[in-house]
Amino acid sequence: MAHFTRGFTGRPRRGGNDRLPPGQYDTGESWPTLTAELTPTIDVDEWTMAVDGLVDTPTTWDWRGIHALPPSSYFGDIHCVTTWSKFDTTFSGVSVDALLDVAGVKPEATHVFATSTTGYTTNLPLADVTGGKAWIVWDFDGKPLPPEHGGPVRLLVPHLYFWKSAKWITRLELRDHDEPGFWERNGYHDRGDPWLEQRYQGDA
Ligand SMILES: Nc1nc2c(c(=O)[nH]1)N[C@H]1C(S)=C(S)[C@@H](COP(=O)(O)O)O[C@H]1N2
Ligand SMILES: [Mo]
Repeated sequence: MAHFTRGFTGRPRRGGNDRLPPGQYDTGESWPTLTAELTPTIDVDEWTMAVDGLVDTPTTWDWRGIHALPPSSYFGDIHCVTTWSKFDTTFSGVSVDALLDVAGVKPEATHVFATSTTGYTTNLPLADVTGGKAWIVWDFDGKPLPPEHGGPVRLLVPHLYFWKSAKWITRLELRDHDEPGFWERNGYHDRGDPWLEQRYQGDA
């Protein structure tokens, strides 16, 4: 009688290890909320987002202004350091590249520092938010991003652990040095690549 052991037959299924970074599980349809602070109420008529620091033209967008930029979407997976991954998410907004094109990044800039209206911060190498790898998003699955998930607008850097995707982002500062943000000061890894399992300070 034929006997097959799960995991040794055929190609990996959706959710197989080829898709799940080490130590992660598939959270399925659910989308856990992880917030260190209270969820703020933000009126889109008062919402603004600034790109400043080491740029030629420090620029602030309002709700209408940011919607006038070329639209850009992400379709794919997200990975939280608390070990859940969520497959096949669709987020829409604009690419960070579009904002940086307007502001004009000075050659000495090497990092960005993202700040939320709540005071939450996170740091990223410039290379991790350029080249079509990061977005400023306001839609999830075609609907306005819910406040608990960062609405009206959050940063999305899906190739890194999700703590880098600052909810309620209001400012992206270009810098010539690295400085740890909120979770990075509290023991999390400086970069946070899920495929390298860079969860905590001291991980490779
Ligand atoms: N402003 C803010 N952004 C944040 C956080 C936070 O606490 N505050 N948590 C981070 C972490 S640890 C994760 S996993 C994701 C969670 O996003 P979600 O609540 O939409 O799942 O947001 C990230 N961005
Ligand atoms: Mo997280």
